[in-house]
Amino acid sequence: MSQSDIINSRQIQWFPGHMTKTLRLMEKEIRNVDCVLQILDARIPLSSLNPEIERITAGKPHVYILNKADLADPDITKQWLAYFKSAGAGCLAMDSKQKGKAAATKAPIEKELAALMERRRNRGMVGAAIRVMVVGIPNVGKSTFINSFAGTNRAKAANKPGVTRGKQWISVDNFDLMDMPGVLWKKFDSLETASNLAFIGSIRDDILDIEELACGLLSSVRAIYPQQLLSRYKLEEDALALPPYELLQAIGAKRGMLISGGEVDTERAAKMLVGEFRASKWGRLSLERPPQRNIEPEENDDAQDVEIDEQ
Ligand SMILES: Nc1nc2c(ncn2[C@@H]2O[C@H](COP(=O)(O)OP(=O)(O)OP(=O)(O)O)[C@@H](O)[C@H]2O)c(=O)[nH]1
Ligand SMILES: [Mg+2]
Repeated sequence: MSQSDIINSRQIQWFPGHMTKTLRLMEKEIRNVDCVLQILDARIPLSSLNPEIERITAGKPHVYILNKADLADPDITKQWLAYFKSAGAGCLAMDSKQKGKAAATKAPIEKELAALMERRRNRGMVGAAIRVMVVGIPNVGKSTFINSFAGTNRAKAANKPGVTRGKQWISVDNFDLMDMPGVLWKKFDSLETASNLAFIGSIRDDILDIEELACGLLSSVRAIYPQQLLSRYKLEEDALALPPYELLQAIGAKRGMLISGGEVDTERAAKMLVGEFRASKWGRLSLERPPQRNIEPEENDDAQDVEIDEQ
C-alpha cells in the first residue's frame, strides 16, 4: 500500500456529503459570477490550492489571496507573490482579521475584469454589480475575508472547518460576493499535502490522530525552522536529532506534562503543540516554498503587499 493509498483510505471521513454538494453548487453557480477569488493559506499556498475547484472555475478570471499572511514567513510570502505573478495570475497577500483590509482586493479584481468593465461601460451598464465567487478549502478564512471586505461582520466565521453551509450572497458597494462552504478534494496525491492541510486545521481534528499530527508537524518544522522550535521549548540543540515521538516526549517533559508514574502525557503535549503552531506561537512560519523557476521577488509593489501590521 502506498502512502497516498493510506491517506485516501480515510477519504470518506474527510470528504463528507456536504462537500460533494458544494462542488455541485459551484458547478451550477459558476456561470452566474464574473470572477473567482480563491483563498489560499499563505503558509501552504500549493497544498491549499484545490485542483477540483480549479477545474470547475477554470473558465473565469481568477484572483488568488494568500490569506493568513500574518502567520506566514514574510520573505517566503514575497517569493510566492512573485511566483503567482510570473504565472500571470492576480495575487495578493492578506490578513483578513484586519477590518477593511480585504477591500484592497477591489483593484486586482477590476484589473482582471478590465475587458468586462469596458464592455459594460460601452453598453451604459455602469452601476452593474461585479459578482465574485469566494472559494477555498475549509477554515482558510473565506468568511473572515468577506467580513473584512465589507468592513463589518456579515458572514459567520469560526476557528474550525465546516462553518459555512450553503451559499450566501453579500453585497458591498458595487460588489456581490458569494460565500461558499470550504471543500477538500477526494484524493490527495501526496501525504505531504494531506499533512499540511491537517497542520493548519482544514481537516477536522476529530478524525485525526493528534499525536501522529504533532509528530508530523515537528518533523516538518524542525527541518526548516529548527531555531524556532529550540527557543520556544527551551531545548538543547541535540534534541533535534531525536525521533519525532521522543521529541514530543521531551517537549511534554519540559512543560511538566506528566501523568502518574512520571510518564509524559503525550496526548496533552500533542494538543498543546498543534494549538501553539496554529496560533503562531512558534513565530511566522511557511511550510512550503515556491518551486524554483528563477524568479526574483519584485522590490516595489509586491513588498507592500506583504506589509502586515503587527499588532
Ligand atoms: N491570523 C489570521 N486568522 C485568520 C485570517 N483569516 C481568517 N482567520 C481565522 O481563521 C478561522 C477560520 O475563518 P473562517 O472565515 O470561518 O474560514 P472559512 O474559510 O469561512 O471556513 P469554512 O466556512 O469552515 O470553510 C477563524 O478563526 C478566523 O478568525 C487571517 O488572515 N489571519
Ligand atoms: Mg466560512
